[in-house]
Amino acid sequence: MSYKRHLVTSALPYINGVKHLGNLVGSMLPADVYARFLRQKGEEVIYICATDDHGTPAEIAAHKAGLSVKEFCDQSHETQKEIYEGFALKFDHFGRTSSQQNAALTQHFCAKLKEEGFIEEKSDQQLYSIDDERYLPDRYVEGTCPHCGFEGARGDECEGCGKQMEPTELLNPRSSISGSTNIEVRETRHLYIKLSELDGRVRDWLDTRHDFSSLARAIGYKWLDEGLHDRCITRDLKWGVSVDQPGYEGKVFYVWFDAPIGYIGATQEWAEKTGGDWESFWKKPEEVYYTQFMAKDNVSFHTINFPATQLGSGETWKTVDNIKAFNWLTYYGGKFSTSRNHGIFTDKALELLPADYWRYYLMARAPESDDSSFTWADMQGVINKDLADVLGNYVNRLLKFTAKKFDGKVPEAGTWSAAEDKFLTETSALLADYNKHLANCEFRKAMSALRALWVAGNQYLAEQEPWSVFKEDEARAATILRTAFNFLSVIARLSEVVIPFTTEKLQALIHEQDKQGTWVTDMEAELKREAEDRTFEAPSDVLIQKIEDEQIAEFEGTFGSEAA
Ligand code: B3M
Ligand code: ZN
Repeated sequence: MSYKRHLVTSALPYINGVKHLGNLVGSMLPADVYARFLRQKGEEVIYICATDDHGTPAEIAAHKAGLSVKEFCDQSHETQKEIYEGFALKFDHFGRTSSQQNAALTQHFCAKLKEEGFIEEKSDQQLYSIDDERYLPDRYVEGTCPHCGFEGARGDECEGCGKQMEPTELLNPRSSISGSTNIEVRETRHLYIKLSELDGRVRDWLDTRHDFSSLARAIGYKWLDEGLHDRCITRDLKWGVSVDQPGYEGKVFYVWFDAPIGYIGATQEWAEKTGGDWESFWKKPEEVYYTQFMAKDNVSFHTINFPATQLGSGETWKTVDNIKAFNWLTYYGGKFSTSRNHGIFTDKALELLPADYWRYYLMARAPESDDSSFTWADMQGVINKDLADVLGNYVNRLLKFTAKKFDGKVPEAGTWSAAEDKFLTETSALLADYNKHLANCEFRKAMSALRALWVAGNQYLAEQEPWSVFKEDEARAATILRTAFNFLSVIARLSEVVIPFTTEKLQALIHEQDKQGTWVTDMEAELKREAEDRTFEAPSDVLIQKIEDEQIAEFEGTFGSEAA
């Protein structure tokens, strides 16, 4: 990696309520694992996220909760922030798109686009609800999709076929506030970004994005090939970034215009908080490697709309180098859905099982090349086998036996043998794999390399049997145990990116809290590390509790065990 610094962002979660596990696995969690990996390797990296505060869903949710939109967003931001802390998501900053920084930047981008000739003002037809006495942009209106016939299509995009659209294209429109169909079309003035004229720039740019996942590239080209249409970037709403132009009083920018700019806004918030230099991440393209994480439904906005805003500004902005896009995590093959309350929500998840269980399971089953189906039995299998039987067992066996025979001290070793050579060769290769997969954001592969490292440790102990050897040859047993002990120190560091709570406990047991947040580069030096009077404690309890069948039965009872 020859870049001076890394910028990592994950899709900004909508403010309107607690997110489900499907949201977490396709954005914030992998971004956190990746950012932790870079940090542990000593790279300069910031991981920036924020709540996406604007848009009609926020207004609708606030209305339902009987709060002002501002109050609702303040509360919901804190709630989400706490949940993410519970999952150990280590943002450098978790900001808000409703910040004053983001408002200024959004207005700035619009002004620059206008100077460059990419903004057009048009009188336009919008749906107006006579009963609600207001315009019905985006999610305020529902109806039948003109493309696929899906009946619950919203005014901004269709969940059935994924197409973006204008509310006036909907068939049989109805107000989502009152359900009223007493709707007429009225003239109102709006700003449009001329994507039709930016399409060459966007295509040339996409041609240079060699690191994008194939899913992200395919989505970008599909849009370009279908031809880009100018998009309205303002709305007749009160909640949002106000449009600072005469004649636009009472109008705000469209949420998808200001939301991606929020990555920059939140970096400015970070800079103000920490004294960091936001421009070194956003204004020095050749020095920075920028990775974005998101689910596939967000990809078009990041391959087309946001780059068009950046490129069309005529200024130099850092654009994304790698879009890591995810498919869906399903619940027993069906959809996780916030609006229909189906599946598991992040707040509930933390009440049921430790955060590390979710982190490991979700990364091991990341929906990378295809959708991935969550079932309770699958989760139980993964946790009990990988975490409890393999990792947990290694820790317990090793620490308990060594504590008993060597009095809580890492033994001084005798001579290194062919068995240790073999162990070194094997674990060095696995470490190289693990590094490679993490660097490439291939999380399933990374998790299987990590698991293979845990297995290798277990196997080494099982084959070398220090407990039997000890009876005849104490020095040989000491060599095995010291090597195994050194390896435990290694896996604690390497596992931290995904199970940070567990590795913290582990490092406390082996008195290596000072190694938190560091990485392993030289396996040989690690495995041959001298005893150096190191001490440790045997765990008083099993490190990783298995998930019991009764728990699974209970969870299935509460959440259901079939698709919606
Ligand atoms: N809030 C949609 C979502 O959470 C949207 C992402 C914005 S990224 C700039 O899926
Ligand atoms: Zn459709």
